[in-house]
Amino acid sequence: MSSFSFDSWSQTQRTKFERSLRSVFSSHSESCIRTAIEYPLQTGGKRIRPLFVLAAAEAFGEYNTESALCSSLSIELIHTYSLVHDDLPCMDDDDLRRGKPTVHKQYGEAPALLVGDALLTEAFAVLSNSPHLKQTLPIISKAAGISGMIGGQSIDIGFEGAVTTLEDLTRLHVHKTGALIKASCLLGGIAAEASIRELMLLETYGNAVGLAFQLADDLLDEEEDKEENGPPSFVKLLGAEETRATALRYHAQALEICLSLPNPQALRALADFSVSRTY
Ligand code: GRG
Repeated sequence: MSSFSFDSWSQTQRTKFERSLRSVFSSHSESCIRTAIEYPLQTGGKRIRPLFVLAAAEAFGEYNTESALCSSLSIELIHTYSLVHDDLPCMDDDDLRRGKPTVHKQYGEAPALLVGDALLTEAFAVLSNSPHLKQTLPIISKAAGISGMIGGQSIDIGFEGAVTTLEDLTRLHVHKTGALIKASCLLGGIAAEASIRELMLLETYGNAVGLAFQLADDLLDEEEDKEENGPPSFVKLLGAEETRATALRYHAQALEICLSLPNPQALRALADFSVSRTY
């Protein structure tokens, strides 16, 4: 029987990660923009993407910790930028994020735009220190760009046409949410110098768990999304019961992949967390 504790593993990883994240902007001199940039980094996200990087790296035993750190910092900076820009009045126009005022509510719209830009730019500066830069750079660029998160957001704002079918909605979330989660898993594999076959397993795991994570998110946001002009959601399209069943099918796919990896306990626990989470 395995004695793996997800709570203790994730707590340890998060504590180390927070320390590194705090140091990213510490070399910049004090300024209003530095304070505003640090604000969304310090309002308590789950850090699920860095945890995916580390779990995927650990799935192979030994890994290059510098590579995993650069990748996990870079991906969290990109995730944070996407939240800051997503909250802006021209996008979702949200006042609160993680129970606290959004960046534009706290500092104004123009500074919030710059905060997002700075986070995205810094993500690539941090990544430039990766010992695996040649492999990680294209993965992160693709996941954040038009074949990934930006493409998904473009569908989400209706720029690519109305989202009416399950196929449309799945495509939206494969790009908007799934791309960064899948990339996180691949980056962990790169840190462990996984083979092409192993990276393909991580890609399949990442795709499945990314969708499971989003389906769970839609279930958590069921009430909020109900409004007539609320965002398209799986719950609206499928109903809560079928949404839950679909999340569990993706979860099962992710667990199946874990059977082919040498040390998958953290990846397995993250798949479980993705569907059972309450926040
Ligand atoms: C505006 C460039 C741009 C992109 C926006 C990813 C995205 C595209 C917007 C974020 C808003 C959102 C609800 C995305 C769906 C993915 C998702 C569930 C994000 C929240 O991620 P968590 O739960 O957030 O990991 P925390 O707060 O834990 O960091």
